[in-house]
Amino acid sequence: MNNNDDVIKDFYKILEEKGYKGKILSAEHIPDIRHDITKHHTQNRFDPEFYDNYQSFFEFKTDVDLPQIRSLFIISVPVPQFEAVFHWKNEKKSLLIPPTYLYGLNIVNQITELVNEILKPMGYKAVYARIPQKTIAVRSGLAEYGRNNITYVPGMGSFHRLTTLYSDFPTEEDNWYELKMMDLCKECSACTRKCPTQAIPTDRFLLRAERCITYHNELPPEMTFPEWFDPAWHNCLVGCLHCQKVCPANKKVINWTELGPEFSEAELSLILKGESLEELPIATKEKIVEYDLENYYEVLPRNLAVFFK
Ligand code: B12
Ligand code: SF4
Ligand code: SF4
Repeated sequence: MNNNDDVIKDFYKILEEKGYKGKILSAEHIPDIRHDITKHHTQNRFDPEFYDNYQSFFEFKTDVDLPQIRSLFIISVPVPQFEAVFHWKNEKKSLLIPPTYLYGLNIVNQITELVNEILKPMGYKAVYARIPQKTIAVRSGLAEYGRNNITYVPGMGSFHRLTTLYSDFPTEEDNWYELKMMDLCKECSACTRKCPTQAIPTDRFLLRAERCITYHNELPPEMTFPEWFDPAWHNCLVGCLHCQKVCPANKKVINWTELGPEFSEAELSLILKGESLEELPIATKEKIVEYDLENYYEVLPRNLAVFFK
């Protein structure tokens, strides 16, 4: 067995020990993955504004610090949803934060370090890849699509975080499959029926992203919610859990909730007022940084206003 085979063996062994899952695929597939996305663009299936907002994810920037990109490593880590607690008018109100929002950067750093430790003895490296991860996860056989367009990994449901890395590791192993929907979805449409905005279509598979609550509550703070939005649809601090909650493939994970940040009434008032992160009391700012919520801080005043009038 050559040493490159040992790298692959080590990769899978370490992932298994940690309860993670992953796949390696050849970088030769990058044009195919790009095509999986751009074909929808050329056929005008994306809302133009949505496409513009997310273009940087669809560009497959490959100007990274590697002599050559030879392979892609994609890793899935199980992650919970979090409960954020807000004190308001002498009561406590909890708002859920769906999986992947908190500690996102932590996981990316941890996975990058882990893969680099495996590759280093052989002189190879891996760096973060900003590319469409669900397509790669399904193409590599790591995950399958749900009808809700979210990816599912066996044993984790949709409660997992994907990290993709480019590497100069010349893999002999390659994983490449057709885009696949879970078998469970063939007899189920619970998510389609539950989605309040009809973002999960009945006439095609591709999500109508411009209708998704998540799209609107992740947009910059100056963007108000569309008039056709019923305030009762909001169910999370950021994101939306309707289509994951009803999904039978999530039966085992749906109650996996960990405690997130807790804010006093004074802190909540400052956030609602739109105080910048820098202007917040140090302890409040540290709380937001500790939970890796800075990237979403600016959308909180608009999103919270729905729940705390
Ligand atoms: C843009 C984006 C969004 C947009 C658009 C979502 C979308 N479905 O495209 C918005 C803002 C709406 C969004 C919402 C959410 N997102 Co998002 N999002 C992204 C982002 C930046 C790119 C995703 C992308 O490539 N979209 C483009 C479309 C074309 O790709 P696709 O969805 O894979 O579509 C494929 C299928 O439709 C397939 N297809 C087409 N026809 C057919 C037919 C059949 C039969 C089959 C099988 C397949 C198939 O082809 C398409 C191309 O391959 C990624 C980050 C990243 N780097 O990847 C996160 C990411 C995908 N999002 C993530 C999450 C967690 C969410 C939310 C669950 C957040 C929440 N609410 O809690 C929601 C889910 C909404 C939903 N139902 O999809 C996670 C994925 C988690 C997972 N388990 O899959 C990612 C990876 C980010 C992260 N934090 O880890 N997101
Ligand atoms: S709710 Fe049903 S149709 Fe939707 S993703 Fe889950 S199993 Fe598939
Ligand atoms: S995240 Fe919410 S709005 Fe978006 S598709 Fe799922 S249920 Fe619909």
